[in-house]
Amino acid sequence: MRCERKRIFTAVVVAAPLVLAAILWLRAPLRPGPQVRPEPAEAETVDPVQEILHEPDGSPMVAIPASEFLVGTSERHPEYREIQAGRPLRPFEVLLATASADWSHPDEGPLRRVTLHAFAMDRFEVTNARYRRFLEWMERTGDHTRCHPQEMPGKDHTPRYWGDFNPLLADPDYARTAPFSAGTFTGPDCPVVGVDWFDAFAYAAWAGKRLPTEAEWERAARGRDGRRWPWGNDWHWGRANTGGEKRGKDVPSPGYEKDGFIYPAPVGSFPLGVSPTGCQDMAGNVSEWCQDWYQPDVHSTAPMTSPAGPETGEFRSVRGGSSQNLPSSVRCAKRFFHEPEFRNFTLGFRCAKDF
Ligand SMILES: [Ca+2]
Repeated sequence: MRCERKRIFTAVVVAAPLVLAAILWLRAPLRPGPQVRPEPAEAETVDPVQEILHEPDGSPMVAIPASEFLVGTSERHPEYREIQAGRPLRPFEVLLATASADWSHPDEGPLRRVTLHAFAMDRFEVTNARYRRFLEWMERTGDHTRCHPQEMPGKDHTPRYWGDFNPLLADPDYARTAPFSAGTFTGPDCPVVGVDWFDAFAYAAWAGKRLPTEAEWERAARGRDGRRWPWGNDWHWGRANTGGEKRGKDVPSPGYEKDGFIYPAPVGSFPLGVSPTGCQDMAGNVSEWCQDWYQPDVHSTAPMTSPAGPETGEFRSVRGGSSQNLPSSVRCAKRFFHEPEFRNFTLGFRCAKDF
């Protein structure tokens, strides 16, 4: 009996620390490695939203005053390379992608304070209805005088999926993802997609506006305080049309689509995702062409008074991420780029103007 008690006592002494360690491990946060919160935790100085109706295309815009703001990010995440490799995400990686999203690409540059001029920005992405008015005018007049001088002569500004839908059907990556039809990308209140940089430039010029610079886009998207997403530093499903929840069947997601949309949603469908300046859909829905040539190191090192981007380049900058991107890639500081002739159902634009 004494021997039995001794064995029990020994087992308890050995097991107790292990049990305690297991409890502590299970209670620990599911975040790997050191985490860095955005450096500036300073309060946002919210400017009252001043809306302007831009009459030529009927678009509501917001006036954004000249100000300092925080651009870029200093965050890094240890899983960045693996998650960006493009393979299907495992559930714990989806958790990291959606809950942490603490990583960035070096081209975002360090978080830093810049000064920017006053300007006005479209509250919404340009819709199919507005773009159709431009296209009808272009077809009626054939007037390309306001188009970009490097545009192909007599360019057809018809969005790719309005008249040429079959290429998308042939793409197995997307045909498998979810059903779509010729009407999926033509809804009047949905953002126009399948437009290249020259189409976006031409629309903006027709409407008496221009494309935003990257700096303007980022100021409109994140206000002044360097926040990750337009609404703040923590991710919330239901505030943006993104991907991530539809990357694989192993994702535990009731309803399969947490945000309710597989492809572009009507603009303004996520009012809780509004930016501090009053702009909608700055995170996700469609990625947005910017005015600038893309260069990975210029955005972070250029003199930061009224930043306007480099004078030449190979690619045009794109911001905001789309319905197909992970929440980490719809952060306000995230940068994309494409050849100016690239057209895709994830890519649209909004306009800016001097104010
Ligand atoms: Ca967008």
